[in-house]
Amino acid sequence: MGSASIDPAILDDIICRLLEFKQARPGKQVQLLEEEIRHLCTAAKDIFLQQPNLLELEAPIKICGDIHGQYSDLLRLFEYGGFPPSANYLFLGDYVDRGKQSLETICLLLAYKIKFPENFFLLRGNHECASINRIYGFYDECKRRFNVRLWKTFTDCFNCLPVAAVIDDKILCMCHGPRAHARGCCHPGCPRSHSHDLGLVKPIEAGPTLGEC
Ligand SMILES: [Mn+2]
Repeated sequence: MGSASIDPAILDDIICRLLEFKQARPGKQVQLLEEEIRHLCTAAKDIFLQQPNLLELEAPIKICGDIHGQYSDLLRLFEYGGFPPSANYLFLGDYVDRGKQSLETICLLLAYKIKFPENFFLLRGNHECASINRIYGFYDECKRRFNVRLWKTFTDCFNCLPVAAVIDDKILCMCHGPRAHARGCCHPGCPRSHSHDLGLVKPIEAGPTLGEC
C-alpha cells in the first residue's frame, strides 16, 4: 500500500453511501465529501501505477463497456452480474461524460478498485482525458457540484489508468478496440515512462476520423 491508502472503514462507508442509491428514487444524487473523493483519486492512482499498463488477467471475468455517467445502469449491471467481489470485473473505459451522474459512477468504480485491486480492473477510455471530458459533461458536473480543482485531481488519476488488458493470453481488450489506438496514443498526459504503442497495429496514415463515442 502506498502513502495514499484509505482507512478501510472509511472506504466501506463511502461504498455503503454510494449503494444506498439502490433504494432511493431514480436520479437521486449521492454527494460525497470533496476530501473523500480526493482520497479515492489518490489511492486509486497509487494502485494503477503499481499495476502494469497492459494488464494480464484471467477468466472468469465480466467485461463491461461504457457507462458514461449513467449511475443507475452501473448498479443494475452489478445486480445482474453480482456485486464485487462475488464476480471479477474489467471495465473498458468511458465512465464519465454524457450522463448526469459521472461523479457517482467514477467514485464507486474507484472505490471498488481500491477495495479489490486484484479482482476489479478499470481501463482508460478516451473520455478519461481532460481534453475530452472538459467538453462532454464531466468538467461541468465537477464545477457545478464541487470545483474545478477536483476535476484536475480526477485528471491526475485518469492519466494513470492502464490502456489495455489481455485475458488468458487470448482476448485483447481496450476502449473502442485496436483501431482507436492505431494512430498512436490517444491519452495525453500519461506519466508512465513506457510507450502506449502496443505494437499490435500499424499506424494508419489516412483513414476515416474516429468519432467521439
Ligand atoms: Mn464511449
